[in-house]
Amino acid sequence: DEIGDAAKKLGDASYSFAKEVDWNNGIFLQAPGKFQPLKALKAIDKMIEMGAAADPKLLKEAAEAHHKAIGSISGPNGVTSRADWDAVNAALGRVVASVPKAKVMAVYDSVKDITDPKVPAYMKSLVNGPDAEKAYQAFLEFKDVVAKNQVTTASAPAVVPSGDKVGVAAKALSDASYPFIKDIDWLSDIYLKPLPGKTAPETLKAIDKMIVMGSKMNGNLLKAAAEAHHKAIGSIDAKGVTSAADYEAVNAALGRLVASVPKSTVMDVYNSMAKVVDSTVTNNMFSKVNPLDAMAAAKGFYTFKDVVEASQ
Ligand code: DGD
Ligand code: CLA
Ligand code: PID
Ligand code: PID
Ligand code: PID
Ligand code: PID
Ligand code: PID
Repeated sequence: DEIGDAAKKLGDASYSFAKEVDWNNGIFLQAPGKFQPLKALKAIDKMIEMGAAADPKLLKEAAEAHHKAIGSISGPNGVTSRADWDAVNAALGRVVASVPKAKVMAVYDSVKDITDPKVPAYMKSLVNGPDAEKAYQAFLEFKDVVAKNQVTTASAPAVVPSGDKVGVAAKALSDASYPFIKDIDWLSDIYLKPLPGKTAPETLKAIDKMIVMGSKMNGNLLKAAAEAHHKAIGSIDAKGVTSAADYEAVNAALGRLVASVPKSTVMDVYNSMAKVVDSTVTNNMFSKVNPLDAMAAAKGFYTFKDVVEASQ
């Protein structure tokens, strides 16, 4: 297709730049300017809306392309192969073309809003400047091809199940865990801190398992889960906590999503995460909340998972 061909040209002009970026740099975990959690949440919300509007099949293919690209990483900078670089660009170009332009621009504008204007020049200073300029020029040509192939209306909204066993169990889970949710400091910057003692390549292994799980999920249920998060963001209070009803809808949506993939795929995520998250992290989280609330939530979760497993 046209976007695939354009991605080859983009690769010709941008792969030298890709090789110069230090993809393992811890700087990418930092907020790109002043830490403003509520504004950042707004930007994430725009990404969620864009994801919910995208063609699920193209999202799945983009996840598969990222998984493949992680498999061909080489060298200290963590760069993927030229072929996989092109494949990821093509897949993302197709995702962008599957949503109306306004959804893409809403992401751009909201991210701009939390980004210090000095950031682009600083990022450029870390690589060979002319290579960055060449890559940007090629991106501008690529985007014209994407725009030419872009839809003008979003894909249909998800069909949300109701009265199912997971939905019923989500009510019990949510009742048991909402007090715990209210104890958590959602506006803290601690969630941006690197995992103690873990390198980027180690953490990437766990991310890869999540990508694989995402690529196997039911596309309609993934879209429904994204829509539930968007709605939940719309009802947060000043401390970032969503309403009880929207919290329940998120749990129901995520339970159904987990049930749509094989158990081993879920356990691969858990086991790889357990390798990078040690008990200092979980104990620290626990120390900041009411212990009884956390234990009640945990009990609710371990009961809920049996219902999910039964419909898996
Ligand atoms: C936890 C898990 C939450 C940890 C929170 C930190 C996660 C950080 C993730 C960092 C993400 C980095 C990438 C993000 C993206 C970056 C973008 C650039 O507190 C365990 C051990 C292993 C814990 C770590 C693994 C958690 C993995 C969860 C998958 C999440 C994936 C999502 C990641 C983020 C991305 C989201 C999109 O399981 O867990 C606490 C448990 O720790 C405590 O141990 C458990 C035992 O495993 C269990 O066997 C049992 O003993 C239990 O239960 C205690 O404790 C007992 C009873 O048996 C129960 O019935 C009940 O009564 C209970 O007690 C009541 O207390
Ligand atoms: Mg979510 C999970 C935040 C958008 C899909 N997400 C998580 C949690 C964290 C979070 C609270 C990971 C850390 C953790 O396990 O803590 N997400 C979060 C924010 C946003 C967001 C702030 C922003 C909008 N997510 C989002 C979107 C999607 C997802 C758009 C796609 C639709 N997210 C998604 C999945 C999963 C998460 C599939 C998880 O599996 C993971 C998670 O919650 O794993 C348990 C602990 C969790 C909490 C504090 C909240 C849940 C409370 C449960 C139900 C009860 C508590 C149990 C116990 C005390 C602790 C967990 C024990 C553990 C062994 C499971
Ligand atoms: C400017 C000035 C003009 C010239 C110009 C110009 C530039 C405009 C630009 C630009 C626009 C622009 C847009 C970009 C957008 C990037 C969007 C990224 C979206 C990320 C998402 C992430 C996610 C997910 C995902 C799916 C999940 C939800 C999420 C589901 C259902 C200024 C040059 C025209 C770069 C969507 C993918 C996993 C949140 O206009 O004179 O330069 O760049 O998890 O959804 O699972
Ligand atoms: C524009 C203007 C509107 C019209 C419009 C428009 C277009 C927007 C577009 C577009 C946005 C867009 C985004 C694209 C992004 C491509 C990103 C590619 C990333 C590839 C990576 C590969 C890799 C890896 C990997 C992980 C490794 C690092 C690597 C570590 C730690 C402008 C059309 C709406 C195409 C990251 C995955 C293995 C490098 O908005 O008027 O057209 O395209 O190896 O990580 O090692
Ligand atoms: C233990 C001991 C026994 C008792 C026990 C026990 C506990 C086991 C546990 C547990 C397992 C477990 C699993 C959990 C899994 C969480 C998985 C989260 C996945 C997140 C994903 C994120 C993403 C996306 C997304 C879609 C995108 C891709 C991504 C596309 C196409 C120890 C109790 C049985 C918690 C997939 C969603 C946006 C990456 O066994 O005695 O306690 O928890 O962006 O894909 O867009
Ligand atoms: C298990 C064992 C296997 C069988 C199995 C199994 C099950 C795994 C499961 C499962 C995993 C799982 C995960 C669930 C996670 C739910 C997470 C809910 C999060 C809700 C949030 C709501 C909110 C917001 C929001 C953003 C705001 C904060 C809030 C800010 C900054 C165990 C079946 C495979 C259900 C985060 C979105 C508005 C609070 O593996 O043997 O069954 O379920 O307002 O952010 O303000
Ligand atoms: C213990 C012992 C067992 C019993 C047990 C137990 C307790 C475990 C616990 C606990 C685990 C736990 C985990 C918690 C996790 C919370 C995760 C929150 C994530 C929030 C995010 C927010 C954000 C943003 C956002 C984007 C911004 C950055 C942020 C930028 C660029 C010990 C009870 C099981 C509480 C990600 C979205 C706005 C950070 O296990 O016997 O008690 O709690 O602002 O992006 O700015």
